[in-house]
Amino acid sequence: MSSKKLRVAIIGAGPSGTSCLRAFKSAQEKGQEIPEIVCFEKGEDWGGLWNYNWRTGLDQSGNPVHGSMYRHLWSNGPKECLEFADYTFEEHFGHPIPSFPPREVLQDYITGRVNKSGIKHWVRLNTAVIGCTYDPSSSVFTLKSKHNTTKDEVTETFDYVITCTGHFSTPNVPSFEGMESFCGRILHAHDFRAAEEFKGKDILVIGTSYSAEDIASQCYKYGVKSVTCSYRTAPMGFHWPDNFTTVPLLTRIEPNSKKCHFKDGSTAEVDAIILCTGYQHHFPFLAPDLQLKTANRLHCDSLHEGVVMIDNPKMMYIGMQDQWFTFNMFDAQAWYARDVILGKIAVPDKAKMEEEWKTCRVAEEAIEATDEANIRYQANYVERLQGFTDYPTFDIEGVVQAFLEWEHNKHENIMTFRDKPHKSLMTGTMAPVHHTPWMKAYDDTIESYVEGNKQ
Ligand code: FAD
Ligand code: NA7
Repeated sequence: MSSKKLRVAIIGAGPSGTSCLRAFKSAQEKGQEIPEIVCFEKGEDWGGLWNYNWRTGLDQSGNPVHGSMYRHLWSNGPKECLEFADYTFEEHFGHPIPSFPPREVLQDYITGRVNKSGIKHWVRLNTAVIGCTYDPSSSVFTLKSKHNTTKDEVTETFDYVITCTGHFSTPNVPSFEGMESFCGRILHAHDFRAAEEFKGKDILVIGTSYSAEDIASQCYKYGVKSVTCSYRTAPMGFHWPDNFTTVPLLTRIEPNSKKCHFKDGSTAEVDAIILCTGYQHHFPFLAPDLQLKTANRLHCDSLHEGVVMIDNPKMMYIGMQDQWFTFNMFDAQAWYARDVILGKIAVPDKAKMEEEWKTCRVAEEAIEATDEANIRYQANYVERLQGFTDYPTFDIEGVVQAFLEWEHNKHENIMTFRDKPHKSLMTGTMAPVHHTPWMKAYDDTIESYVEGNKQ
């Protein structure tokens, strides 16, 4: 590193941002000199989406609420697939816990690792980044932030920026004919908070991905009367309970009514429409030339190794891919970004990066349309990144196998897959079975899930 201490801005202290903090701390613990780190987090605490926010719409400062988590969310994949390679669940909780923790348990795990590192002073909480530009002549970013309560604005310069603001916060909200006079409630998954609201109601869920599948299941657990699942491309291939119906896409709603018409000519009267239609990558706080523009896909546009912006390698992004792998993939990316900044990894010139990017895109476009092929593509990506750094190696093929078991369990019974245990790839321990089947487990506190499963 040069004699002048570099300054690195990390925007967001969710799982991706905290992975970056952990990466730098880990280098420091090994005696390496690290840059000055400033992490900006607009929320009241770190943890990102896992730091539950009951609010919807705007917060007290007039900013859009970041959170898309809902009150009773339990992990939708086995915790064994996301476990950090340098900090296991067993180390954090002191004993093995079951495989599909409620959100509060996962938040405790994510923040527990960084709490232990004593690096919270690197994070400026309640502080939103509201502007960021890059000057190529000085190779410096000018970043403007604003404190939520004092409203103080600070402008300062950085040598690198790592954007870790997530991409499941700004909803994609399509409109359908007749919505303006629909006599019920219309909401996007981003604003869904508690399934109790839909007890005894008929609901229409549009979309077929994770949000649709989990919100429909949640509503079933909490006593919905019926669920109509509407798909654009292909239906969700699960064996749903008897009060579920699958139909093609909504075409229109009869004026001043609750009557929905679908592409196949069928109709349904519903009390609520929940748009599970995904999210947009949205970075309004960055200058246009710094904003990542991509769809939600495994190989994002414009990023070298899924991290470094090809047009400006001092701007990096973590966690912007569609996600099978999550926390340990963010770690692999964060360790990679750190080593680029520390000068241990040299990124190639632009032409070479573009060539490599194209090769990955061709491979991504050739992926067979199966979950296994998609999982393997991302597993190979994580393994490749891991090979560049000292992030502890782990059994990635084992993670793939755990994902495949999980997929199998979901297709066997979408309401019971969370009752199945998986084996940790980090410790080799088989998880205990939760004391209560998910369908009947209404207590999602840490006490119930962690202490209640102590053996
Ligand atoms: P986020 O968690 O979104 O964190 C981004 C952070 O950036 C936030 O704290 C935000 O306040 C901050 N921020 C944003 N803008 C600014 C700004 N301008 N200035 C300062 N700070 C800013 N993954 C799983 O592994 N298992 C699951 O079961 C699972 N369930 C999910 C359920 C839902 C409803 C959603 C939406 C996602 C789920 N995910 C799940 C995926 C989720 O994307 C990751 O687990 C993880 O939260 C991504 O971390 P992140 O840090 O990239 O983004
Ligand atoms: P995803 O995974 O991006 O999926 C979006 C879904 O929305 C997908 O089924 C799309 O169908 C559907 N979609 C998008 N636009 C439309 C329109 N215009 N009409 C109908 N259907 C549409 O988002 P999720 O919210 O499910 O998941 C994101 C994260 O949240 C994930 O990590 C979870 O863990 C929780 P398509 O197949 O493209 O036809």
